[in-house]
Amino acid sequence: MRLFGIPALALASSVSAVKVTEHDKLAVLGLENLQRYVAENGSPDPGTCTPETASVRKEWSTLTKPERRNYIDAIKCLHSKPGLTPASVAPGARSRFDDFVVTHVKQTYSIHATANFLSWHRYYIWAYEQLLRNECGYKGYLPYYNWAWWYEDPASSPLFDGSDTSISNGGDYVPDRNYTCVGVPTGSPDCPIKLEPGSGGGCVSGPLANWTVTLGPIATKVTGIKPNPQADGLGYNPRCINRDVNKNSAYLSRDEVITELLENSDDILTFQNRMQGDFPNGYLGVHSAGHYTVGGDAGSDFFNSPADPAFYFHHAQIDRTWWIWQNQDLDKRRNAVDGTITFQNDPPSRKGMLNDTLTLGPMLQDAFGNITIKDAMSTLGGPFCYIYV
Ligand SMILES: *[C@@H]1O[C@H](CO)[C@@H](O)[C@H](O)[C@H]1NC(C)=O
Ligand SMILES: *[C@@H]1O[C@H](CO)[C@@H](O)[C@H](O)[C@H]1NC(C)=O
Ligand SMILES: *[C@@H]1O[C@H](CO)[C@@H](O)[C@H](O)[C@H]1NC(C)=O
Ligand SMILES: *[C@@H]1O[C@H](CO)[C@@H](O)[C@H](O)[C@H]1NC(C)=O
Ligand SMILES: [Cu+2]
Repeated sequence: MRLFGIPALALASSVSAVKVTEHDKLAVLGLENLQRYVAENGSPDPGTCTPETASVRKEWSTLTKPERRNYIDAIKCLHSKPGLTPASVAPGARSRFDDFVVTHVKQTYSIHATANFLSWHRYYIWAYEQLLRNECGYKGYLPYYNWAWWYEDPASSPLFDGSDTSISNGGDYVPDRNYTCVGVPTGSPDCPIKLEPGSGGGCVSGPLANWTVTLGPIATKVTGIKPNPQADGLGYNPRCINRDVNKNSAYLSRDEVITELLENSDDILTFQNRMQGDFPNGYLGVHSAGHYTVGGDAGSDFFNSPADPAFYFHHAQIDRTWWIWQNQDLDKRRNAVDGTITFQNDPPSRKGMLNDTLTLGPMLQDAFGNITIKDAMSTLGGPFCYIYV
């Protein structure tokens, strides 16, 4: 099988300059399936995008250093541009970047452990990519962080090594911290999954050392963070980006775990549920594992996690993992949707459907409109036109 005229294996080794793990091989096979599928069935609606014309999202370490600096400049730009969130909605919002944080906070219970979890987050990170490109001079496409490549020592990965081509380090080290109980609300007597502290715990050093987080915390796992002046966490609470980059958590999203998830999830409900964890049975799942790999104040906050720009790297890998899963069997998985419209079906609600609306909320819908879940089922359909390598 040839891709873009290049033998697939050569492509795999040239793009995956660092490593080609088992799930990366599934990504290559999936891309071949996708090319065949489009050749046989045509491009998904609106029918203009093909794998050959699509933009290519890459692992951070495979971007050149100037490309990485361009990205870092663009996120700083988004974070210094005035936003559209009115003070009556979130007095703590200070930037266009914060418009994204606010919509995630406000929709938390209708976009996690729901039918639209994957599709909503696909739309959300795409909109962020568009603003970086259209308003902040970013020339590339959304980079992802491949959990499997860096799980042994995420703090020394090119994303978190603290260099001028990283998004800052994993937090300055704070000794003598306790384990965290994850998968349960803070303060719960149960502790199904104990996570030992990581190598950070404090404010970040490096390019984002002066970045001010203003929203939250709402449900952070870190103790000692200054509380928000408002009960809903949307008041003004300026502080640093705090992280605790954590290899104990990263271990739970290593290649073996991703590959097992991809190979042993026959239907979308199994896939999305296992991806989001089975906490009572001690299974963290790659979604939470990636969040706790970043850790810290925002990184561990279910609502406020997009306040740390690391969020978008993790969620691009979540989206890539879904894309890989879909591409293994496009006839069955191309439009597979299941689950309900409330968080963990609590309170009980109807099933999500392909014609359900995905919205980015009042501050972003003027720029991006609303779409349906169906529009988000292919990275070559709806508003999208991208692939992953
Ligand atoms: C660590 O947390 C547990 C409860 O989660 C508590 O029982 C224990 O005393 C704590 N240890 C320290 C050193 O704070
Ligand atoms: C942070 O601010 C200080 C003081 O203005 C400045 O010296 C430093 O260069 C800034 N660091 C970064 C990474 O922007
Ligand atoms: C969505 O699809 C369902 C099932 O196909 C249908 O019953 C419903 O009327 C549709 N809703 C809208 C708003 O089009
Ligand atoms: C987008 O969807 C939301 C939620 O369903 C709705 O309130 C809003 O009016 C819609 N916006 C547009 C532009 O259709
Ligand atoms: Cu989310």
